Amino acid sequence: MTKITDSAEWKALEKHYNEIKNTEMRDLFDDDKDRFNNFHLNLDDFLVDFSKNRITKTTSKLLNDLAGKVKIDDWKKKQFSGEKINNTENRAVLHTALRSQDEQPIIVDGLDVKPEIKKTLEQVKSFSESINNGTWKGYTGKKINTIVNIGIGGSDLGPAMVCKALKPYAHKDLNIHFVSNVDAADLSLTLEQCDPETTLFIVASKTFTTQETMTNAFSARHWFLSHAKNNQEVAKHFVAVSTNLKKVEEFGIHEKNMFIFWDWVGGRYSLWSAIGLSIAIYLGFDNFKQLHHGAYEMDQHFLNAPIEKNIPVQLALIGVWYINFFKFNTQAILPYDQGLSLLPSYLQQADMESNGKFIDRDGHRVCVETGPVIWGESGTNGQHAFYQLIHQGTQFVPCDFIMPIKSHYDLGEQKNTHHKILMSNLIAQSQSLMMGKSIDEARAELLNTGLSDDEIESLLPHCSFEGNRPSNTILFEKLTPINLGRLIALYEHKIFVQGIIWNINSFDQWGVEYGKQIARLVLPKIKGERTSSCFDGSTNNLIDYIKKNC
Ligand code: G6Q
Repeated sequence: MTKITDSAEWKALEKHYNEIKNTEMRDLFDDDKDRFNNFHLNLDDFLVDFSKNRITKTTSKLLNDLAGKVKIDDWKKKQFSGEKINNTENRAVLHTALRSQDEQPIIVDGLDVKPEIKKTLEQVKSFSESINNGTWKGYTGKKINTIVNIGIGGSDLGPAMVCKALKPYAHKDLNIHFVSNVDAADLSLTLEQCDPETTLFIVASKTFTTQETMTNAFSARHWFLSHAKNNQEVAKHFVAVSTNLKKVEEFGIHEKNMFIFWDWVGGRYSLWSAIGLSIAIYLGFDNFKQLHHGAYEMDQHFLNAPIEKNIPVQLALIGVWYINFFKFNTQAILPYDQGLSLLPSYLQQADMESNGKFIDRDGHRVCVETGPVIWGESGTNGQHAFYQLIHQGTQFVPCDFIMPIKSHYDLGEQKNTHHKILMSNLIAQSQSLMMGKSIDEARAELLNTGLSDDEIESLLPHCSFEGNRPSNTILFEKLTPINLGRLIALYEHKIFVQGIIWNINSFDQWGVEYGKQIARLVLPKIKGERTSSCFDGSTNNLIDYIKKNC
């Protein structure tokens, strides 16, 4: 394949970058009174404003040409139709099929996947309802009131993020915990809050071999049996979500308590599958379906909207503009909603595990920068921590501000005050990052403070702000299951589009597999089962130090 950097579309963007790289956004707003209208898109109440970016109409046109060049529309069709676009693992990529609301068959290896999806969803529905209505009982006949999801990475982050975000929809008499870390603290502190008679463990692992998850699952079973005493009772308190029936049975979970999914569901894209069992139980199956519905709406928008009106495509192109031309290599995710506080970690995995790659689809080293470092924190907390660098650091950090306009919470007399303060902070941040504060504006402010002229002059470089720092703002009416579904699907598609432009496979994760492999090599040394010094000088000495002191 010819290099994207050799294409006329890329070269046109390079030339254009040199022409506008110093353009001030505040001037772009002065020159175009309609800039907001020209640079925002809607999907119902879901609004994405990308006018506060260092782009002009020409930039948009050239970026859209680039999307055309890499044949985004063809790739979308390949993905949605079940073509094996995960080429290194020879797998289809069909998380979109899991939330599909239509009856169109999708064929993988000669079989329609839709009936299997439907069957599993029905199993999730009837199981979650049996927990919710109390027909499923623990070993002493009590109703289940605590769910513990044991999983890590893709088998943890999505369900944990969604359950936290949509807590206002949760069954009030249910507690939920997510245990992911193999650090004993994670499981121990969770078990302290659990009653074995009323706790259900969901062991969520695609492979059912992941060291952390299996260690936690065996320890949870040991804890449970220390109370229940009888192996037969495990069936009432442990269920599994996996693709690996053999390993699930070896663990002691009966096939009828296993929820399957398929190799064409990537871990980080799996919350829509039975991996979302914890979501279906905690929020109720109807809300799980609403989440699917919202994602399906975004899928349809992504499939059908033209490039220039396509929200995920536009966000992806703006990201490429910053990463590859401005060389801004991080991206902040800043949700102004406490419920969305896990969104930055969730998107960190979704994006960095998908696009953190230097080898392209054809096995060659890429010729451009790929996935950015994703980080962030909920607002306003982040403002009192790292926003300093976003305002005045030497690195530029494109920001995504995300916020519902109505809160789920109402504190009586203070009605709406909290949310109005929250909203005004988001708007103030995006505005000031873009506008900055000139030396003259800073001087005018300091004149009334009683400082001497000399003091004012010496402070001016510190309290003026260059501005021209870009951001997207995503607003929606309320954080409902539908809007959260839309939001997650938006980012999934954005990541996919960027992967296409960089010609990388966004759906494998060899770096994660490598981590799993090396952990298995070191453990026997730490345990003292192998004594040979087979690693490098630093590693051998660190292992010796640990062994001497443990
Ligand atoms: C996700 C990755 C990775 C995976 C975890 C857990 O896309 O593959 O984060 O989800 O390593 O794997 P298991 O579900 O197999 O335990």
